[in-house]
Amino acid sequence: MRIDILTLFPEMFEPLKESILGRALEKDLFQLNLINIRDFSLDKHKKVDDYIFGGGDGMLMTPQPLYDAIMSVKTEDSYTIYMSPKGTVLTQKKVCNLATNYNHLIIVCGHYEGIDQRIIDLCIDEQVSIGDYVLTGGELPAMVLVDSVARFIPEVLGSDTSAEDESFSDGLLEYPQYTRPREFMGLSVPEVLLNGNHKEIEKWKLEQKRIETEKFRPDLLDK
Ligand code: 4H6
Repeated sequence: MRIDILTLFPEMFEPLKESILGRALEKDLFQLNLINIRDFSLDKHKKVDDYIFGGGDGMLMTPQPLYDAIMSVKTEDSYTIYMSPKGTVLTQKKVCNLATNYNHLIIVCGHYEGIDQRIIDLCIDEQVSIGDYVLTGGELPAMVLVDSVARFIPEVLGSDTSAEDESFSDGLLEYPQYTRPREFMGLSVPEVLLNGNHKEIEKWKLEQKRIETEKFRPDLLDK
């Protein structure tokens, strides 16, 4: 998997180089390219924004640098996503589909009031939103998308965990989990988890998933 991120603020993506994704990048399990849209500006002052026709507050990202930046990374099999509040909302199912169906994602991050509509019309395959709230730019949403997609790449997660085998894959939330010590601040680990009866443990886990989902996200049970 190759992911190209087009942004005016490539330094914002440093956190992706930590922890699990950092290790996966070092191991070349996927490729993350950060492209600074400003590098493509043909303006003598490297300008990348301009006033909005028809009036209205703020500035818009101007089409030329963006178009040239997208064209510089676009390939026959690439799929170009624009992070936007107008997009279809990201779900675990959508993440799984993106991770499974594409080898090359291009993610465009808007800043200021967004980008010129003609870039959307000419270059964008799909607009994606990470939820119904507004942020100052598409960079945080892009990081969320990269993280969620990367977890589906084989070997990114440890050998004993897989993205399919957890919360949401079966539409249920995770059961409560415990580690040592067996007792902490007067609270004990449920006895069933300690007795080594694996059949009973599996039954308990499924029961707990249903209880947790009913309690915290009853809407998921209706689906
Ligand atoms: C595109 C269009 C994504 C991108 C407008 C982006 C939330 C999400 C942005 C804007 C985003 C999301 C510019 C609109 C600033 C508000 C960047 N916000 N905005 N939900 N912001 O995925 O003003």
